Amino acid sequence: MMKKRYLVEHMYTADPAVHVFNGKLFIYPSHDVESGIPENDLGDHFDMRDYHVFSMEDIEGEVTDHGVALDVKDIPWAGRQLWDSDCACKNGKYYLYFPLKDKTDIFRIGVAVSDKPEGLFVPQDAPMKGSYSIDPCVFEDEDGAFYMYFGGLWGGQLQRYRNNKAIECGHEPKDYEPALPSRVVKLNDNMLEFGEEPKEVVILDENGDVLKASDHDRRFFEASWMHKYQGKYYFSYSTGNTHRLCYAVGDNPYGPFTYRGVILTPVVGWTTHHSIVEFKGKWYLFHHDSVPSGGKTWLRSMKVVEMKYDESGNIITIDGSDE
Ligand code: FUB
Repeated sequence: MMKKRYLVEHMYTADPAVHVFNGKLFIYPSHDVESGIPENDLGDHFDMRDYHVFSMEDIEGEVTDHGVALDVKDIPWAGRQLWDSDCACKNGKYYLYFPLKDKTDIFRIGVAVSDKPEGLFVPQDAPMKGSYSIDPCVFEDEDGAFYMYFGGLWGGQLQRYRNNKAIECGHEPKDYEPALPSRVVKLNDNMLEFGEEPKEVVILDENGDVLKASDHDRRFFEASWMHKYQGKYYFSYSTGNTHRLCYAVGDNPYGPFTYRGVILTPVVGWTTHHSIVEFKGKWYLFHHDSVPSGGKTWLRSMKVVEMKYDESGNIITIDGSDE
């Protein structure tokens, strides 16, 4: 089994979204910087200003930094905070989806387009209509349809929305109520717009009941990812304040999904975030921790480790503290 490997030393990187394009691994991380902003529950200390794209020909090989792919100063509607992005490829064009606060300090999801996986990406003039919150992940199903999963609590502002509408005063549900879910939406053919109203990503427990808001060890918080394994849809996510990466399995991209277990136990640092990708016949978990910065939550470093399934398709839990 390969050892966990930090991928980049010359800058801080987090939230790695990874895809295989043209036979290579392309990594789309957040670019963490020292902002000097004190840490708080709204994530103001995550004040990122650009994205770099990285690529690798082999999992143990050299990591190429392709430089700045998109800068906040080039986004017409920008306020602040470029958080976790993802990239999708359709008909030879690459679409970078990113969360960013607009000029009124509300998170929206933007899209920027390039002819190359490494950019430069040219942003659209406005955020995607109907978008809100953070952490877009774009999944291409085998029939060629693209789905975006998104949402994140607290600093990610998901608690301010119900039924895709902003509510007067953001709050979490009561303990006995269903937990706030991630959202899923099919994208339009042009990849620039939602093709429908976003739907809730429902996670059920072993009895078929929806996970409750009080179930902090298992409920969704942020960092959605979708992958397919042996014909099943694996929805994975961070539990936020309990610092786990968990997963739930379903039969189609919309769910419902049944909770299955923990992929990664807590790492050093408050956030945990990931992507899962198959490359050259093996499965890998890309994620981050704050070990290289001495535990600073807002200065994270991305890494990769091999991920395995058992014969029933369960993901074998990886120990996040095992450095
Ligand atoms: O990187 C900023 C935020 O921290 C991400 O959007 C969250 O998922 C968490 O990793």
